[in-house]
Amino acid sequence: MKDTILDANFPKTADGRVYHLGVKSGEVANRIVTVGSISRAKLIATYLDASPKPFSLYSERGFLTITGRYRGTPVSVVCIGMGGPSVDFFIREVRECLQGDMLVIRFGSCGCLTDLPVGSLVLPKASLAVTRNLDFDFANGDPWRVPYRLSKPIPADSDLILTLQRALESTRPVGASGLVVLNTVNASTDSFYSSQGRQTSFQDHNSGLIDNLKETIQDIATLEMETYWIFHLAASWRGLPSAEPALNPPRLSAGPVFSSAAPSESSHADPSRPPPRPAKDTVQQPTIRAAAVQMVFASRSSQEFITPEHVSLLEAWCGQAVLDALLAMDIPQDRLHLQEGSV
Ligand code: R1P
Ligand code: URA
Repeated sequence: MKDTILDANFPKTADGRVYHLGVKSGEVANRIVTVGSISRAKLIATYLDASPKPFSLYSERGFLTITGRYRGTPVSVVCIGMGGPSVDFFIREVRECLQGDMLVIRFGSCGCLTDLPVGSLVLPKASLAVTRNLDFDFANGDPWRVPYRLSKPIPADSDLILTLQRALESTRPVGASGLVVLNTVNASTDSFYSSQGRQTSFQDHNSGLIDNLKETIQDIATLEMETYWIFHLAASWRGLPSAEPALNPPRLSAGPVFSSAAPSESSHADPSRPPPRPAKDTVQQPTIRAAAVQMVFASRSSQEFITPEHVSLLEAWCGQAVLDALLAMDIPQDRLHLQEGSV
């Protein structure tokens, strides 16, 4: 770290760069595809317009952000590595650099619990978290506790899924017969090994985990490590602080995105209370909308693992489809962060 950091609560440099991704306002677009590997990010970036030259920043902490235009529209590709904590840095820090709506498609790999063949593309309708219960006594066994916890599922953005499905079908390469699968549930885990039910030399108490997941979660199909955390943060974002000015002219909306359950102020008039703030639901708050496309790399039923050649084909296909889907999603002008600076 070479720059002075100004604020311990949300650390940023004097010129507004966030601490881990290293980007600042104007360097990230409202439409984002996030991946886990640098090579996948670079491949997707080859589809961006050559001019203006895409902006690229590889942060000291290993996050890569590439922002350019796809058919004239600003788009970012962000490589975050693996796991929930990386998602947390990504969503919070990018959100801090953006105004308006944030559309996120995660494009990653997964393991599959059903009989879908490797190379299938799964667009989960929802995702839950499977986490290791650290209070369980893993060394000695523990009759009182469960070794793994399952969260409630959180839905994906249904418009984004359908747009993604259409984009995948319309960019399908000639001869590619891979399945595009909807209406399944994903589980994001906190380990590639223990909480995905893999048997290793550690005492993980996970031999019944996959059967348990299949029994308790209807439509469960895929296991990976990030999707849930994206959906969870998208659903729990509370919008821009009320003090922050709206982008361009504020727009009245037909309905709130985050409904306010506040009681009517007029019936509780009390001079000792501060004047009511403008109702949050008269101006539509920006949103975070998210979906995922997951390439089945590992079949956990047949034990088959995908070949590198098959991965290349899928990445080229999906890389273009995710960009097409992001472009096809409408973001009203007043909810777009105008691109500045180097982008
Ligand atoms: C594990 O090999 C990694 O692959 C999957 C998992 O979620 C985990 O991050 O995703 P990526 O292909 O995006 O890396
Ligand atoms: N990614 C995962 O997280 N699990 C798999 O089995 C394959 C890819």
